[in-house]
Amino acid sequence: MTRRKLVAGNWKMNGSRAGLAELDGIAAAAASAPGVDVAVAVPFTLIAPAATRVPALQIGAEDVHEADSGAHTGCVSAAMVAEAGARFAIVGHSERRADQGETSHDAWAKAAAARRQGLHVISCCGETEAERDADRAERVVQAQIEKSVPDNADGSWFTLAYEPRWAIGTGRTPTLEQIAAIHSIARAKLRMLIGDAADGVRILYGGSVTGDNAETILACENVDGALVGGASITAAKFVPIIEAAA
Ligand code: G2H
Repeated sequence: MTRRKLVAGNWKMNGSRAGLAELDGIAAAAASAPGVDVAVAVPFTLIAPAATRVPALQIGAEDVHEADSGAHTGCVSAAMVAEAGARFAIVGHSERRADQGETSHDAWAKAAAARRQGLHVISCCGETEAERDADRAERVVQAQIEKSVPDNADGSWFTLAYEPRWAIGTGRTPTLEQIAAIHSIARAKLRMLIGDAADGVRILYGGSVTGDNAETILACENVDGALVGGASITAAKFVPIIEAAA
């Protein structure tokens, strides 16, 4: 099955209203690459101004709470980000797993909450360096997928992102063989869980993707795009990745 490539940025806790000017160049590159879906997740406070500034670009949230509303001081619901203009949400990112103790079950609940509000979901998985060194990467990723992917997932609203934790923001990337191996077992695991719908689910690679390595990574079998952190904050760094996907 042919899956459209998705290049998604994740600004993390970076950016400012002035920095939204970077989205103009990113939106122009997206318009020049009609065969590629381009999306950018920004901090909660920037969702509304970003969505207003570049309506053609898919703007998203970096997280949502699993509940629709309630007494959760400091948290933000899927309905709130949708109202602000978000069209997708990242869930289960490894930085939230490490910093906030989130689990794969939390990612499952957050994906369901986002789905209830009509948001597309990018759900993250990936092993630590110790798990990779202990030759447990495949089992860890399989278990994360089993616990985090909703039964009703399909490509119309759900995307998986494989992000080995040791490659995030470090400038280190797995070998192409390692990426292809995990994406292949991820696809097989999705097939076990959701059947033929798995063929429509995009699996992104994330972790130190740059304009220099994007083309070879995106050419790997079962790599349907990239989730990009550091290189997504400026148009100068993000546009070459969009172009590599086109
Ligand atoms: C992984 C990635 C974006 P970076 O977290 O999700 O970040 O590209 O900076 O490694």
